[in-house]
Amino acid sequence: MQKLRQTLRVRKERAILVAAILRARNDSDDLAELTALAESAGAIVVDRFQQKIRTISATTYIGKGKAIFLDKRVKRFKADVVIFDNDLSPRQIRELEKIVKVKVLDRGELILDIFATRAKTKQAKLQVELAQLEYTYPRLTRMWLHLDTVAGAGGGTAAGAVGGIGTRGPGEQQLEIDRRLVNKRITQLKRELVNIDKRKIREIDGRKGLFKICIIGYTNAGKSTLLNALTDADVFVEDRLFATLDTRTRKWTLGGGAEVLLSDTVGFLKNLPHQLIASFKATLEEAINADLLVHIVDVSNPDALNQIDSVNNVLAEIGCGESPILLVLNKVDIVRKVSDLEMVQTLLPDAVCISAKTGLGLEQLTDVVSARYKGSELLLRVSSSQSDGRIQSFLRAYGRIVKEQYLDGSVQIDATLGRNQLPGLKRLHPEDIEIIQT
Ligand SMILES: Nc1nc2c(ncn2[C@@H]2O[C@H](COP(=O)(O)OP(=O)(O)OP(=O)(O)O)[C@@H](O)[C@H]2O)c(=O)[nH]1
Ligand SMILES: [Mg+2]
Repeated sequence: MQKLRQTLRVRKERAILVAAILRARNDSDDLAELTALAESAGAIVVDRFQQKIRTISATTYIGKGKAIFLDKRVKRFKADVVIFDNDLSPRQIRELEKIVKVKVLDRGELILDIFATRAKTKQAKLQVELAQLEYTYPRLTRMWLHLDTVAGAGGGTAAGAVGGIGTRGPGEQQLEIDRRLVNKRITQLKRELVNIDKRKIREIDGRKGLFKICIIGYTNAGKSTLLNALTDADVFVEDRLFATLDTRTRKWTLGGGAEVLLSDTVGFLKNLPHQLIASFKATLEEAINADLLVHIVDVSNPDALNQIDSVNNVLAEIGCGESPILLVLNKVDIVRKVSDLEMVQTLLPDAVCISAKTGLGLEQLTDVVSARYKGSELLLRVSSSQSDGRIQSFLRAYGRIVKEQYLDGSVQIDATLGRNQLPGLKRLHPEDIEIIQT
């Protein structure tokens, strides 16, 4: 019955979802997210419930009595797997599996399983494998002892015998490989990822001088939809969690000749396994190096405010806590209660409201980004030789010409220009630049 933890996958498996909530805390997590995650991994959710607990049991998390109750539900719904919204220790998993006699997974393992199925590029695959080895492997090895005891369990359904969520990366042989081999593989993966990382940094360095914007946000917020709407990118969009695992970068023309780079990247989630964030550092390099982060929020989700907090936590963890951010409230077209949207807007008055799907508000978003890109407006007096038309063209493209005066061979122009455009103007070597007003 080594299969129990050998295959932590849940694809097509009958799953029971449990969220254990400490009675003292009034946590209103309604299992919606765990359901979406389980379904994204391919599980069939047959039952779900919240379990209030007074304290966390070191052995079974929810306590023995409640574990026995859970076992009854497992039998009644013919479940193959129980998935907890909480982080369980290897010991808690072991003890729970002894009682319910089917596979027990925690939230981190479920997320890793989804990542494993989504990884397409070499880099994403390596990153997921590393995270899985580091997160799941210690749990698997410690399973050795009790696996025999629960032999025969889960055999009631076909899916149980085939396997399901959790080890889609490192694979079935995992239990057989020696720990030393695993450590060797971890070292090798880290080395390969460092090399990819170096290449990424070189790639990003190569784009120096261009203004870089990265769209970040909770998974399913609409990041890829926005990238597609603003550029002619053809990025995969789907109503499932973690549709994107890689970073894609496209040119975005803001108007007035201004071109910036816009990137879409992997979605964030609350309580992401730490190992996963660590191994996705290279993918998140675009975000780390961006001049502006566009934080997109699915404002139609009742949990939007908490999701904003979770994203901010991940940003702090990857070292972007202080980066310039523009908050964008997406999916305004499907907000159920106008009063909810108004409440969020009152709390976040600087946020721009859009619908990436219908195109609503995209012009305003472009204007706001444009303003950020240009920097605060300056009024300048620039002198140049009349024969050099480049300065006039530049000011016409990036600013606004207010007055032009021709004096023997020379032209004096009064114009407005964004502060960030000043270096570009200086590169054209005008005879003189005077800032009249800031
Ligand atoms: N109604 C509505 N749906 C939207 C809007 N923006 C995105 N969606 C839908 O939301 C779902 C997720 O969109 P994606 O663009 O894939 O989201 P993402 O943030 O890239 O998601 P991940 O890559 O999975 O993290 C898709 O079904 C989109 O069609 C919007 O403004 N309005
Ligand atoms: Mg996406």
